[in-house]
Amino acid sequence: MQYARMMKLGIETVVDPPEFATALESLRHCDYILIDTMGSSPYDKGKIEKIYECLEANSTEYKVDVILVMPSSIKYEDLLATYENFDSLNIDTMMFTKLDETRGFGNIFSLAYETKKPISYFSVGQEVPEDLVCANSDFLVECLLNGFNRSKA
Ligand SMILES: Nc1nc2c(ncn2[C@@H]2O[C@H](COP(=O)(O)OP(=O)(O)OP(=O)(O)O)[C@@H](O)[C@H]2O)c(=O)[nH]1
Ligand SMILES: [Mg+2]
Repeated sequence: MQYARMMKLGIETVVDPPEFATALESLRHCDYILIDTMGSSPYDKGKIEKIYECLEANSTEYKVDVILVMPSSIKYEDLLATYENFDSLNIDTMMFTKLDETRGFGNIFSLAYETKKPISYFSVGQEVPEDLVCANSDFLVECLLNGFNRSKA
């Protein structure tokens, strides 16, 4: 919301599926519509179900691209549980944040291998947009072999 304000972009706040559908309909002329969900525990089934109902309420001809964003600094078992609990939303790609806050990247590899889901973006620090990078396998392999190096992002 802070970034939307800084960029002087319109913001719609919605709390339930009918409001979501109405907001999407009213914005359908836009080139890009970014949808951010409130953070939720992967074990909060009620919240995940509500997001699912919002996606189902979409009455436009557009398909929402679903990105699951997870911190790279949590262990593999937690990443896998998070993925499995959000998978009912039909995840398109995964994004990993905080690559600068860990020294181990095996968890990301293992999750990508296990789920066969593409990775779209990494974030490597707190600066926007400088620290947001399109994911590519060379960079991830470099992290795994030689550790994270900001200049190679
Ligand atoms: N160092 C570092 N900090 C990050 C990175 N990504 C996010 N942060 C910081 O983590 C904090 C939380 O970021 P948010 O974007 O609010 O996280 P969120 O998952 O949307 O949080 P909720 O919506 O509250 O669940 C902020 O202070 C960010 O600057 C990263 O890649 N590296
Ligand atoms: Mg958030």
